[in-house]
Amino acid sequence: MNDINQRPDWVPENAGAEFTTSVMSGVEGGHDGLRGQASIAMPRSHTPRRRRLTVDEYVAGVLAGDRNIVAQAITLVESNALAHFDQGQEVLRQLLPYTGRSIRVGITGVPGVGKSTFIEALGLHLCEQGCKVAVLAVDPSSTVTRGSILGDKTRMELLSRDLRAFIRPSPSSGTLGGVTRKSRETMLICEAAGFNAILVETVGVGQSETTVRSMVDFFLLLMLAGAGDELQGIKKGIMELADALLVNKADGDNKIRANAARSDYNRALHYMAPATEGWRTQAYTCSAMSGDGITAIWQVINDFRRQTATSGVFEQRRQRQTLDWVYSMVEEHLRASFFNHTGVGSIRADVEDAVVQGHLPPTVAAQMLIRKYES
Ligand SMILES: Nc1nc2c(ncn2[C@@H]2O[C@H](COP(=O)(O)OP(=O)(O)OP(=O)(O)O)[C@@H](O)[C@H]2O)c(=O)[nH]1
Ligand SMILES: [Mg+2]
Repeated sequence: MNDINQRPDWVPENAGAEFTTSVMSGVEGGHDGLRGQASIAMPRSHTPRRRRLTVDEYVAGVLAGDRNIVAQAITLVESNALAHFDQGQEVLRQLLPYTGRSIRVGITGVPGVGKSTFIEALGLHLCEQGCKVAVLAVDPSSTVTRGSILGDKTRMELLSRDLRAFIRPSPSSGTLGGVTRKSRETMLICEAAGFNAILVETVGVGQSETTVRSMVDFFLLLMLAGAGDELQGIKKGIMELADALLVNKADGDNKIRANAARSDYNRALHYMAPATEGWRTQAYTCSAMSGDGITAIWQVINDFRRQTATSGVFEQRRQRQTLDWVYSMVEEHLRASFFNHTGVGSIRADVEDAVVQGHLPPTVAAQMLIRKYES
């Protein structure tokens, strides 16, 4: 065993010569004056890698609410390895009958508005009420920035210590579609594990709002008072997606301004089409820091749930969301297949050139490309 060099546990990608790339086995008999100590206390063989669970073990563990197995099941469906895909999908298929029994709430707003603080306050409130809370983040930029959730976990310190809560960072993946699929599947696993309040935080501005809207029942937009809509980078389009606007940081000197902002937003909302049929989107205030207004907004969410469940809108939206999900994956696949097609690739540059030079009408160009693709 002594002459076998082993790989170290971790080596950075593209590590140069400055990093160790092999590890010598320990010296038998002790080299530090403690005769034979090392060879007695330490197991000589490599610690075996964690055995991969079977589909049945994943399913049983998730249904039993075993946090470790829930985390492992999520890792399985998040895996980009082809070998994990079939197993992950089989686990999901078996869990599917146990999913859906939750309220899914999306929380968005500009960076710094207080999303994480709000989720911590709401999450703790719900835990006290006997709910099981799962917090997920959707961050299309997570491959670039990495570790943004690291900050979030420390920001949600109390909640992350509560055993009734489960916090899962955004999956990192190259494409928004990839992140979306993984987040949706993570949500299903959490539901099967008995989490009945799913809070989804959007991270990063711009891309993720519509994505999160497409996977939740209730969409909550956090706002700041007095910052001005342009300053907040909130587009009217995003306000139109919201089931409630919540002016955060309504505390201290800011309280009066927050109340004024709420009235302004309510006036603006009056002229907008509601995001959910039969539901009136309104503005509220809260302080995620002090906890003021947290119970009230949860009441609003419950009213929404009751009302839309009675009218059937709740279920209809979920069904539509699931079908939209299917077709967005189909579209994504077709798009990738088209742009990776070698035949298409061989004529694309010429066709594009002819279009921009004005020699070829766009419709004819599209036809040529599609014919090439289908040939
Ligand atoms: N006064 C006051 N400060 C708050 C309140 N909520 C959050 N903050 C503070 O605002 C800052 C940003 O809060 P976060 O919860 O991290 O905001 P976020 O929207 O999650 O930010 P990103 O994740 O970076 O997009 C922190 O310093 C919070 O302490 C509040 O209700 N009142
Ligand atoms: Mg945050």
